[in-house]
Amino acid sequence: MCLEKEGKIIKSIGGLYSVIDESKVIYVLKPLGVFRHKNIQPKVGDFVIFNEDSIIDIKDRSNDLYRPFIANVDQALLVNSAKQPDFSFLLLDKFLTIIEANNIKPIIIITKVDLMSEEELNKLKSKLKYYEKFYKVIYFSSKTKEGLTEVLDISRDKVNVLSGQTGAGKSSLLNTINPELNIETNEISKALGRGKHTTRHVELISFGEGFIADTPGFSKLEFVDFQADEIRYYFPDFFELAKGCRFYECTHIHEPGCRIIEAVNKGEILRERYDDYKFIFNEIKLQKPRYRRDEK
Ligand SMILES: Nc1nc2c(ncn2[C@@H]2O[C@H](COP(=O)(O)OP(=O)(O)OP(=O)(O)O)[C@@H](O)[C@H]2O)c(=O)[nH]1
Ligand SMILES: [Mg+2]
Ligand SMILES: [Zn+2]
Repeated sequence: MCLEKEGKIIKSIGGLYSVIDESKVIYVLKPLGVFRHKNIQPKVGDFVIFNEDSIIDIKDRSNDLYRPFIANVDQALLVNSAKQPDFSFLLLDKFLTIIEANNIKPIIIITKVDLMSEEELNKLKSKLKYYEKFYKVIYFSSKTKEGLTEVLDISRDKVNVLSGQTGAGKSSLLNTINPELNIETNEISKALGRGKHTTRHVELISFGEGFIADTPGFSKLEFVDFQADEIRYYFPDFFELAKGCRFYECTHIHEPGCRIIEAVNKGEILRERYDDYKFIFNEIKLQKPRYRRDEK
């Protein structure tokens, strides 16, 4: 009889899965054929039962991301570069929306702060102050190591997933945390020019008692699985104020008596943030219905 063990998938390449057990021994395994028949695909982050040849069971997931393809994460380290590529509030708000929708805690990390003048950085910081009411914001540089202690403190002993645009500096951040990793990074111009990402697969790397997952970045974010009128639930700054809207189902786009629109006009909600909300709302409205979750 084969001995059954418990472990966690940390890597998947070409149908083979690396599973780590509690003594940190790594096994390379195939899943049982039954998963394919049931249309279940094991994922990095999955807790599994395995024997010497195969993954034989997958435990229920506490959360389940599609892009990156990973499950059971505690928090997302959302990496945004201050420059190269230029900082974008729209991109930040798009990522936050997707992470919130997956019920994962986002940590905002602004990388490459060494590339900004003091004046530019102060301007950015003053706008991002608004976000600090709801999220932890860390300023970081893999060149000067500014913010390293804060990144270590927040990510230690948790399962972290790095998320962010291609070239934002995710792999560089990991290399700064642990220089022995020596993960491949690339010049941003080259990465974008090739139309490829430097990091091509998702992998969980042991980090204290936890893990951190490097992931391929995105050049474009799409809301293929979303409905426009659910987006408002992923903006924590809207929650309390929305109770003051005249209509219970207010989408905060055009309704009379909308407390959110009033708050934007009074400066209680950052106008850029609200504009991004409208942008995302309209982008989803314009999506072709065949991509929508309810019609799959
Ligand atoms: N000046 C400066 N450059 C940085 C910093 N972090 C990363 N870079 C540079 O930015 C480029 C892209 O960095 P990567 O770490 O490969 O970016 P990535 O987010 O992993 O990109 P993908 O794997 O394509 O998603 C590299 O040339 C890095 O040297 C930083 O803090 N300061
Ligand atoms: Mg990378
Ligand atoms: Zn409203």
